[in-house]
Amino acid sequence: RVKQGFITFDHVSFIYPGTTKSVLSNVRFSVNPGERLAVIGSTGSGKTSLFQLIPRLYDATEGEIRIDHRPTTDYTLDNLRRSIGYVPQSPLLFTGTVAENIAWGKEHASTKEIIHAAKDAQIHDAIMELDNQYQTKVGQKGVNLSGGQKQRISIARALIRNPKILMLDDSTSALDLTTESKLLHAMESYECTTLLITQKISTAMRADRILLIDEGKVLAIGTHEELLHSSSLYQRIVTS
Ligand code: M5T
Ligand code: MG
Repeated sequence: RVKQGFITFDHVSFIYPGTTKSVLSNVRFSVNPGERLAVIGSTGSGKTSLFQLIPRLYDATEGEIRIDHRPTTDYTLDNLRRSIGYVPQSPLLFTGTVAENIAWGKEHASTKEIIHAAKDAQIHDAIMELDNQYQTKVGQKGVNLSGGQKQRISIARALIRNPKILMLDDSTSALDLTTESKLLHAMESYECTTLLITQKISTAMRADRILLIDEGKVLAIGTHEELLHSSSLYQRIVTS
């Protein structure tokens, strides 16, 4: 079977509806099937906005985004979103059990699949320490989970669907380096194209390539070594 998850941004510009500020300008790049791309850039540079266009939470104002050579607007929203595992910057859990929160969006998830995804997301051990383990209620009426625990439940929710494209928006920011490292390693067994926004250069360096955006524009894309040579901003970020 041919690997899937080829993503193309073709001269994409974006302005949020009802505003005038250009958040993304003429963005173009491609991500290969199965590739892991880190997205870096200062706060407000447009990283989250770029992510939101892929599952069509918003539509590009100009240009086109293609997945496997088909414009995202050609897919039904249902099919498009089914193929994408998107972990937002501020993950939302609903009132329900931990197991229900992980299984959300996947029909007929078995206990085995839920535990498998939780283990890969490095959250299984913490769940086992809760009073009712996978049956513990979370959300408004349940236990309070830490930001990092919520992030990992949200990652498990994305992994269980075995998506073609996995998108993590700063999802490892609250994790210690060892846990993050285990998570990134576990993710390698999923044959998906991975886009990961990160503030940490050490995390970005583990990706196949790095996309550097600044004020809504692609400044550079390439390997760590390539960017060290081609981008003065990247040099500054690395040495700061
Ligand atoms: C880029 C504006 C934001 C900023 C620009 C998500 C969102 C952003 N914006 C909106 O007007 N509405 C929205 O719903 O867009 O913001 P971003 O894409 O969130 O930037 P980032 O992800 O690179 O920043 P950060 O802080 O997460 O690293 O002008 O006001
Ligand atoms: Mg963001």
